Amino acid sequence: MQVVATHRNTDFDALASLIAATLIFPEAVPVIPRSVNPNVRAFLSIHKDIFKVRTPDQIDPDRITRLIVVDVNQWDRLGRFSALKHRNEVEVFLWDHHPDKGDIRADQVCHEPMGANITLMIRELKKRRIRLSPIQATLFLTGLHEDTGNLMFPSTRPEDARAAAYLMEQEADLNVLGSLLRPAYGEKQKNVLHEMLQSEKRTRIRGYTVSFNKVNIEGHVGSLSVVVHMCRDILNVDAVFGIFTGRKRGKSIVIGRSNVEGLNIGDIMRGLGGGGHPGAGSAMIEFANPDTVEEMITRLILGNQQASVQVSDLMSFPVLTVTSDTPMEDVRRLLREKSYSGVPVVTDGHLAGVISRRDFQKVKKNSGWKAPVKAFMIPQVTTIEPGQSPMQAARLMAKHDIGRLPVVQDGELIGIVSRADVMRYFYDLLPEE
Ligand SMILES: [Mn+2]
Repeated sequence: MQVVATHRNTDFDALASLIAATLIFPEAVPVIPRSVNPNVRAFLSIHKDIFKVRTPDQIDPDRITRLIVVDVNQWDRLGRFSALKHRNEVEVFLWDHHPDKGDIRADQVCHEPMGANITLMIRELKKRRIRLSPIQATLFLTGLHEDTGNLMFPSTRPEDARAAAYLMEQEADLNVLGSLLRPAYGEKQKNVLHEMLQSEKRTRIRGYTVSFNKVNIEGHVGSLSVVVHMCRDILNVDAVFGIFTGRKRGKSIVIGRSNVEGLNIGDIMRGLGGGGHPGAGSAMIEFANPDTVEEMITRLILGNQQASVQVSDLMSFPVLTVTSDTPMEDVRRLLREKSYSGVPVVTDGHLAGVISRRDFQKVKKNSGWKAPVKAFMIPQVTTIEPGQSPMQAARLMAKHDIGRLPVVQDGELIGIVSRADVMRYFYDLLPEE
């Protein structure tokens, strides 16, 4: 007997891969674990007759001769089938797209980093010229979009996009796909979101805008992570922490979402005994005082400083400056010599303003060139702190339409960061082909 198996908390990419495997190996029986994501569960209940998946208890493990594993490479995530680990006579085939190396040693392996696992399976389906029904194409495209964040996660590969195009040619239904991927969001979630917005406390930590939202919840409310995610989108802050108490006596659940690479939610949640990714995570903690939880998170963020690239890593220093008494003619000569478009103005080591070529138009009379720069400089300067992130620098530049930001620490000018520095940083981050 051939069996296709996948990971617990089965998502659409896993289900799509499971079904695709049965097209490649028509003899194989698709088996889903007991724990399945809620939207996948809803999908399966409607499509019961079309996709005949079985549960592990319907399978006699002793009869399995070949195990086809999809969308996972670790035995302990396979649920009941992890017991086959030591059955050497069972042939194992593996299809996985996770970049890490797992512990499943297979007889046939297709293991390649890819945005979605279904992309690897589609490669094989195309090679074998297997036609897809619109329903199959829709399920596969749903899995592909879920795992690639609509082709926008950085893990997405060109082949994912080509596979998506192929599935659209096979008449995948985008309306159905949209409804399948819509998060579970009802009246209860709406109330929690409302309370989160009302109880919001916003602070700045290490230059990031962080929002703490403490809500007391009576009874069970599902999909809290969806609510926290929406909350972050609405508040448009760098990170949101939902601190939910009263769910269980003496316990708090903390859910975090971050939009900036400098605030690694996974690291913070691990500090609280939980876990997650850089952008999303959660933790369950023993005591229920939400203020203490906030304090702990704040301390973890402060202790997390060195983890990421900061403005201080990109800035240039020492900075060419002029003092506020420098005559305009000297400033003009300096900018021409260096071919700079502007320069910070400093008084007693403190940033006093900035002078740019475009301010030269304000010099009407020839005698104006003898006047000190402080008469023509722009005294309000947008600055950035060394601990802020490249993304924050980029946002400030876009917001104020400026090409460089003085880097200021405790009122003192310590460097300057330009648009080119920031762009170089972002583009260097892109993977090389
Ligand atoms: Mn996957």
